[in-house]
Formats: sequence, C-alpha cells, structure tokens
Amino acid sequence: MAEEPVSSLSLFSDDLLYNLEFSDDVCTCKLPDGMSPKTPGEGLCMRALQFTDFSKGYSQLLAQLTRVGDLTQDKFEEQFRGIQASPNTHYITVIEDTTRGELVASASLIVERKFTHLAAMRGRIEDVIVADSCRGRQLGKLLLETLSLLAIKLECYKISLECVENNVPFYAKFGFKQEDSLFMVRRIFD
Ligand code: 16G
Repeated sequence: MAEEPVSSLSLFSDDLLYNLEFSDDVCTCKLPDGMSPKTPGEGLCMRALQFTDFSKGYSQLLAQLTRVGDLTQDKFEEQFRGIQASPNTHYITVIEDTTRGELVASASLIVERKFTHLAAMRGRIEDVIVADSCRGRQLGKLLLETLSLLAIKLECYKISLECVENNVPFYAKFGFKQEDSLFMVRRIFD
C-alpha cells in the first residue's frame, strides 16, 4: 500500500505556529529570551498533534489532567480522523521531548463559527497540560501565548476557558478575566 503523505498525518500545518508574530503590542505575557514555537527549549519540539502520537504517550499526558479511560490506539486514530474531517477547528498543539520520543505538554485551541458578532469565530482553550517532569520550563506559558496569538490571527472575537480557582492567576497573565456569566455543566458520564 502507498505511504500516506506526511501532511495528512498532522492535524494542521506547523507553520501556523512557527509564523506567528510575537510582537510586544499583541503579547500579554513575556516569554523567556529566545523561546518561541520553533525554539521551545533544548531537546523539545512544538508542533501540531500527529496521527502517530498515540505511541508518544498522548493519553498518558492527558491522564495528568483528567480521566482518559481506556483509550486504545484504534479509538485514538478514529477520533483523529474525525477531527480531520472538520478542518480548521481543532488546533491541538503538543510539545515533544525529542530525545525520549515522548509528549511532555499539550494545549488545544478549538475554534467555533458563530453567526453573532458579524459571523465571527470564537476560540476555546482546552486541555492545557504540562508533564510533571517538565514543570518550570515555561511550556504552559509558551502554549498559552502561542494559542492566544493563533486565535487572534484566526479572527476570534473572544477566547474562553474553564479552570480551577488555583489557576486563575496563571490565566489572568494572558488577559483572561472572570465575567459575570457562570459556566454550567450537566455531566452525562465520567
Ligand atoms: C480543565 C481544562 C479543560 C478540561 C477539564 C477536564 C484547561 C484550560 N481547562 O478545566 O479543558 O476539559 O479540565 O475536566 O485546560 P473534565 O474531564 O472533568 O471535564
């Protein structure tokens, strides 16, 4: 069977991350000198989620955030293909420790088309996680700043997220504020 082109193995083009303009007037949070999506740190690579990332510990990484359950490779691949069927909606971004071939951080920008606000886009930041082994390397900051800039580039009129009280000061650094409207949830299963 013919090999699939590499591009279809990626959820979106890494260039979208690498070509963002980290200028002072749009950045809300200063990154350490020299840090950018192209240069996230020694031995690290930041990129779009890939079809082969199940074997690089994506579910183990997510399990540090919440319950993942028994996510099999087949289920992962089916979900990946499903997301690919709605392009330009899920910007799931990961950081790989390339020396160990293991994912160490991830965050997602989900983009939703609205009819309101002059048929604008709305961005949601989801599933932000940095592995315990990489705490202190400012990867959360890099992911948040990058996905915020991407949302601005994609012309989102607002970006929102849900988080626990303890993380409010972290997200406040990127311009997130608590609004009056409450976030309500109806849980169907765990
Ligand atoms: C956090 C995440 C959210 C995720 C939830 C998982 C951020 C900013 N927020 O609130 O995206 O869905 O945890 O909790 O990363 P759940 O599995 O109980 O929904």
